[in-house]
Amino acid sequence: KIVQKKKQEVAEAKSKVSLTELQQYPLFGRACYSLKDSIFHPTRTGIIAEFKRASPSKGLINGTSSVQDVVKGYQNAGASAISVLTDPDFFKGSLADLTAAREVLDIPLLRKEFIVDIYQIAEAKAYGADIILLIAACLPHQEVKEFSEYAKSLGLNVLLEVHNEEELQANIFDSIDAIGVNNRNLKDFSVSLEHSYDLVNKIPKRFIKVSESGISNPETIKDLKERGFNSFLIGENFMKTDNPAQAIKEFVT
Ligand code: IGP
Repeated sequence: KIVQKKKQEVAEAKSKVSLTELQQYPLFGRACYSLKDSIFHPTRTGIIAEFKRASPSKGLINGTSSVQDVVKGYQNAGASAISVLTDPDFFKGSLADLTAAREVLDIPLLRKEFIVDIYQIAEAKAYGADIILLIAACLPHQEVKEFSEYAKSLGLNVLLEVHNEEELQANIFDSIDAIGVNNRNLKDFSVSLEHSYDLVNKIPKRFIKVSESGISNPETIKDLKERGFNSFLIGENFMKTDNPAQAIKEFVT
C-alpha cells in the first residue's frame, strides 16, 4: 500500500524536476561521509539519532523542536550519524528538513524514506544525504541489488533494513554497507529486541550491524554491543522530550 502511494509521489516529483535536473543540484556533486568511519570513530557513540516529528504508531511526537537545533545537539553529544525522515504524511518530514540538517552537520546524514524508485536515491543525494535506507519488506531483491548499486555509483552509503532471516538471506549484495534489524514490526508496530538478538549472528562479518527502533535506555545499548551490534538507531526516545538535544546528552553520559 505504502509502496503504491510512494510510486505516485515519485511520478509527481519527476514531472516537476527531472532526474537530469536533479543531477545539476549543487549538493549532488559533493563527496559523502563514510558511515563506517563515523560508526567506528573513537570519540563517537555508534548512535544514529533520528529527527522524527510524528509516526504512524504514535501520532505527533514533537511538533515544536527545530530540526537544526536538534541535529546539532545530536552531533555534539557524539552521534555517529543523523537520520531525518522525509515522508510528509506519516512522519511530517520533508526534503527541506534533510537539507536544513545537512547545513549544520559534519557527520553522515541518512535520508529516512520508503524508497521505491531510483529517482528518490538521486533526490537523497541532491538534498544532502550520505546514506539511503532500503527496506527489504518493500522491495523485490533484484531492486535491492539495482538500487544499492546505483546508490554506490553516486558515492552514497547503503543501509538495508530487514525483519527476519529470509529477508536477510535474499538481500546480501556487495553494494550494501550496513544491515539494520528493525525491532518494530511494520504491520502491527509491536517492538521486540528479540529480532535483533535472533539475527545478529546471521549477518555476515563485513557488514556494519545496526539495531533499529524501541531503544530507550543505555543498558540496552551495552547489551546490544555485547551481542555484536555496532550501531543503534534511536528516534522517539529523544524526540518525545521537550529538548531532544538535552535528552541524548543525558543518555550518553
Ligand atoms: C527509530 P524509534 O523507536 O527509536 O523511534 O525508531 C527508527 O528505527 C524508526 O523510525 C524506523 C523507521 C523505519 C521509520 C526504522 N525503520 C522505516 C520509517 C521507516
